[in-house]
Amino acid sequence: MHLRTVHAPTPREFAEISAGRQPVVLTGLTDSWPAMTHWRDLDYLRACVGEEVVPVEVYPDGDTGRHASYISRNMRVNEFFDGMAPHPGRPALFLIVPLAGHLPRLLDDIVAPSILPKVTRTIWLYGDRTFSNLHFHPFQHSLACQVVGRKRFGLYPPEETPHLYPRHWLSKWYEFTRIERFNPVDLDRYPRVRRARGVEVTLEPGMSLFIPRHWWHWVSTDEVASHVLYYFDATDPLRWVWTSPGRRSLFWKGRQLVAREATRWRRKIERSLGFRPPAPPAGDQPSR
Ligand SMILES: O=C(O)CCC(=O)C(=O)O
Repeated sequence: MHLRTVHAPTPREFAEISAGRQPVVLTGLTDSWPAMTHWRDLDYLRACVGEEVVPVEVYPDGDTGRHASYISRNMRVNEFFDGMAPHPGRPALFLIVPLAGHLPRLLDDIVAPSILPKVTRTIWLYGDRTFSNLHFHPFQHSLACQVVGRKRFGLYPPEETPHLYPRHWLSKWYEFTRIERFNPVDLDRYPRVRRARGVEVTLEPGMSLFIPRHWWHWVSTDEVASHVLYYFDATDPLRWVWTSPGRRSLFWKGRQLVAREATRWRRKIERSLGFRPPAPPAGDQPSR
């Protein structure tokens, strides 16, 4: 499998790319971003957003690849920068936040590529030697724009799902593999992975990667690295309802809705009975 590279596509060319549902490397989308020079400079970021409080993914066993193990803790961005370098025996930290909700000032340093139809979320990822375990995005396509450092992406098409040990569609982490850590895979325990046909690509600053929804991917870096992830083009309902990840998505959407409504009603009843609401949790969960 080989990935195509396209330089500065027009909106029409990009519409064809996303309709093709194959990952494609894109260049020339971020050349004018002030972020390309500023975000390498931690002093700049500290001056700009260092005192902001954000939810940070904290991995107690020091491994960001163990996706189900993180707890979300609110801390100042400066505190995150101070602690982000991995150290044996210390928790690993990974900053993954939607920019508009948490650090809107940084939006001034980037320009959403005009080829993207209706961006639904813009996420900022920053970390030092992180690994994200194999997963797919159920609802939307995404575009990862590399700004700082290099990141390696491993990609597998949805047809390879049977070889990738998907979770039960009702499980909490249904969009992640059951394999505890994908890179390297314990092939004695998970022999079917040998048959999975995928592709790897390394993004340098200035390169972007179109990741179609339902494509499995893991992401790894050996240095301080940061990219902006745009989610766009919410899935057309009929298609994802009839695909396996789509059914899972539907279930989780429904479940979230029911949970939200239940909380709303509980609060209403507590208020009418004069109960005090419980203290807010230590950190809110960042959503990717
Ligand atoms: O950069 C990373 O480690 C993970 C990015 C990603 O795949 C995601 O957030 O969905």
